[in-house]
Amino acid sequence: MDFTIPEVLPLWIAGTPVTSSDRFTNNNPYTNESLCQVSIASSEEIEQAVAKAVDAQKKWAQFSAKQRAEVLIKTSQLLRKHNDELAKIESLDSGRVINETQAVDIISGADCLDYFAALIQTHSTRFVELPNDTFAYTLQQPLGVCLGIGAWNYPLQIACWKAAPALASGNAVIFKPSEMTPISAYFLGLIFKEAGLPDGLFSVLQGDGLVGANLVNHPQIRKVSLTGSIPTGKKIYEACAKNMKKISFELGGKSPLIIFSDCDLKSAVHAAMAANFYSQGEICSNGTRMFVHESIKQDFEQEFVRLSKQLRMGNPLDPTSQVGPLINSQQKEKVLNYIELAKQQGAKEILGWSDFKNHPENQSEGQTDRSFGLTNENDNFLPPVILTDCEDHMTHCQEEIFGPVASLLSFKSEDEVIQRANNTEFGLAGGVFTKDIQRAHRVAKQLEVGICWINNYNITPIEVPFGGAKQSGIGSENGHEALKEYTRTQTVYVEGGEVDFPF
Ligand code: TXE
Repeated sequence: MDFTIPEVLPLWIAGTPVTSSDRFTNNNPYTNESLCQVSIASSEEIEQAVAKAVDAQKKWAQFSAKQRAEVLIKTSQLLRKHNDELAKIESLDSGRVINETQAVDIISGADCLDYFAALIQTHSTRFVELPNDTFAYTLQQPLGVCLGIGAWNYPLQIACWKAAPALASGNAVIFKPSEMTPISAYFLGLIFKEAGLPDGLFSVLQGDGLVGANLVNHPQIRKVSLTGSIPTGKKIYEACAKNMKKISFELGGKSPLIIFSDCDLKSAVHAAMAANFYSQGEICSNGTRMFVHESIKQDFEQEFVRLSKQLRMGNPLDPTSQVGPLINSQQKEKVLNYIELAKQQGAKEILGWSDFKNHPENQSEGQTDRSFGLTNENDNFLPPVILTDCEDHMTHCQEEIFGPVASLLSFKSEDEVIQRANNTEFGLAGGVFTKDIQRAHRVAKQLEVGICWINNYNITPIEVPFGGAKQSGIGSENGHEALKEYTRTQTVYVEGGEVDFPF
């Protein structure tokens, strides 16, 4: 299989590449140069993809679970085989460094396919015994054509997290990748085909929010799964309400990471780094409100700054790079504004540009004069920033930043920190660091979040459900729960006796 990025990225409709006349330019976040032109799906192309999906789904739903599982397993094998080629595409398109994309993105997608292949074959529905030889049983019926809409931070992983449970349970999928990272989903389409997935069951339609909205409104789309921002989630929710479409949303967050004084400090600092600087901070579940007990604040800060300072920014394709550029200049501008406002509101920057500017470790070969973000207007890099003495009311502690910015807040008591951690409309994730097992569970239970990690952070094995509380989302990805998101329960009642005259 050839993984060269085409000059014009086609749509992928029912197993066929389709180049449309309407296009946009897709840039590399590292160089700000064009990676490719991208076909934009027209209304006719949407109709075509949906019609093919409707036909293909009817046949696919008749396949046995084992037959469907075989295709998913073959797809996972191909993803693993082409891990390096696909990771390179992800790094070029998203700016995330290769040591992450090689270790996480494609593998997580493949794990997801394997998991739902296994789950669908072992999944059992309910049998309910009723009086007089009567009984009922349930069927988990596929929904039909499901739409996946992706964000730009983990493009291929998001596509797999949506496609695997949907296809396993007998649906067809149309995927609209983010316009910022459209490439890998197209290659996923090619891989599904090579794995033997019948044409029409996985199509990829690129374009911006307008294409997304046209798809959402299509009457034959039965379900929409979005990974994106809360405002987009609200728009899609409203549109879906008109036709009672099923939805699941994984949206933004402002997650609390609570660090008690009895924690293992070294692990807590490592987790704090993962929770703020992995993927340049462009992760929805990041622990961006770090509540550190006042008695260990100083020690924590010292170690956090010391280790964060050593992070190496650089070319995403360089295996030694640890922090890549942000997705684009608008995102960088947005993050910079939050940092500026934080300082105006009284937060103290204890790690920032000046700490990185001349750091030899951070200068990639041939770029020794690069002062990240300071002089080069075309540069989307932003070094890790640590803000301390933050307070709950500050804007950067209330809104999602989506960049490498860690905010430290201190607390005195358990009750106080739980109340403050929950004082937000977000509810995606949370973390607790303590060696006190009772406290760990007590706090985890009280946090209004979709997932809470105890003594770790940002770990998302496919076996466990992942989703948000409050405005951070509806429904779950992964785990047994995800199958329910892509099926409807149908009850079959079987009468065992004669039917009495009802009047
Ligand atoms: O999200 P959008 P963007 C947050 C993060 C980021 C901000 C904006 O804070 O800075 O959101 O990112 C499609 N109908 N997250 O602009 O706009 C769109 O084309 C149908 C958190 O990328 O929500 C894209 O494919 N579709 C998040 C997808 O929705 C529509 C990850 C997401 O775009 C649409 C990404 C519409 N009306 C950003 N409008 C997370 N949960 O991790 C847009 N889209």
